[in-house]
Amino acid sequence: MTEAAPAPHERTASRRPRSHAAFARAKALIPGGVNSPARAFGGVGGEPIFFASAQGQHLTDIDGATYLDYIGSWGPMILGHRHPRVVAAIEGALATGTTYGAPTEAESRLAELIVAAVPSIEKVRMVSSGTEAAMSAVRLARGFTGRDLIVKFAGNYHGHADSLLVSAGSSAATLGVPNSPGVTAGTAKDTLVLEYNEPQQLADLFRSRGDAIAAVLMEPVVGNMGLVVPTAEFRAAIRDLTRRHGALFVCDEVMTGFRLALGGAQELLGIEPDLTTLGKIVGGGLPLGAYGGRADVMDHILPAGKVFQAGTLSGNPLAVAAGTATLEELRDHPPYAALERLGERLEAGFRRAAAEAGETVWIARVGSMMTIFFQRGRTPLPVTGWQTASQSDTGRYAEFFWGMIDRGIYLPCSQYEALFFSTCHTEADIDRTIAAAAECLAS
Ligand code: KE4
Repeated sequence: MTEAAPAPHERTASRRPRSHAAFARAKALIPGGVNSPARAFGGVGGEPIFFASAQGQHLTDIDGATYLDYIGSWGPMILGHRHPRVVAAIEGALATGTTYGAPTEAESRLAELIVAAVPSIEKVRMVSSGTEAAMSAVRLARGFTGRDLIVKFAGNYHGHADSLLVSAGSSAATLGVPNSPGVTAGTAKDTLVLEYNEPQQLADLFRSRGDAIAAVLMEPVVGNMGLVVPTAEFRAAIRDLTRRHGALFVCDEVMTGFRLALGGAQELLGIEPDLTTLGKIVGGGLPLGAYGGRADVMDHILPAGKVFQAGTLSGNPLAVAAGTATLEELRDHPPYAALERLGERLEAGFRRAAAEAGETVWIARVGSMMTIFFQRGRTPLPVTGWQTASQSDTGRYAEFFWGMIDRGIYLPCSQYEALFFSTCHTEADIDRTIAAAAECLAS
């Protein structure tokens, strides 16, 4: 009689005793044992794995096991872990201090790199996270337009500022409802939530309330419901409607910025937003976010203008050094064609493996971001927004995730996240990943 496969939590306890013990200790001190829920393995069951070190495309856990890393810290590590140019830059900055709370020329150097890479950004303000970038961009849009309403899309995540922790309401007017305790109804009512890739919904909303809308926020390629690409019609509708009604178009490139092209998704897809938010790669693995765009809008930010935004560690020398080295490396040795070739290889391999196993999947990929959506039907359902993404077979994804973990492949611990790979990943790594996927799907 074959032994039943251990449940994920048993798997962790028996196969990763140090992680199991570390998790028990952490839970006594830190809510849920983690400093961000995305790491808690809630979407795949079992216990999170604790890590000891990382190098290039590899992670090593505290039980000594090594994995091929397809999370890359949720996006920042496009150059792989501990890239020599980034490590040297951080060490160099460390030699002259960590934070002054006063301006440095290094911040202007990073700002010049961002402005040169993203044509829609004429001026930029640095902060310490993508959340801060999005929160500040929303406040700026409201301050610039004098309007209250913002529009976001289901399945798009813009960090955890109150006005962005809002889900689609049941009401026809798509009034937002809080998606977290602690977010007040008063806050949520000013956020309207529509379905991604539904231009008519947006047009209808602007027709009825366009003069009260301050901004429309979108992920220009979504990573946070799994990967979803906007149609040209949807992109054009956002740009046209915001321009016609005097609202701002805010592109959240925290995940896609410098990832899909040096100029981000907006370069790849020809999007011209009024404001852009950045994070992850722009900090080279240290805490740094940024928001920028039209100078006539950005000059409303204090002290140039009256919209308040501040931060003790904004633009700190260490994070700026890491971000600068990363962007210079991406500028000097653009990896995007090579990443596209690796992505084509991975996608084709996953398609073959799923077909051979008779698995119904929808695979979406742009460059080095990809999601394999597991589905219950017999024919693949195109995933175009949250209504279709949320029909995924998350239980099947969880099985796949743990099967890949057992084969030393660390995928995102949720069906609703994109995987990322780096310039350190090789064709051999991709082929090993495909072989592991074929084994998992066949079993
Ligand atoms: P941070 O505050 O986590 O730096 O950025 C928030 C954010 C804003 N916009 C987009 C498009 C994002 O993807 C994010 C953060 N992404 C998640 C992963 N999907 C970060 C992981 C986490 O929260 O631990």
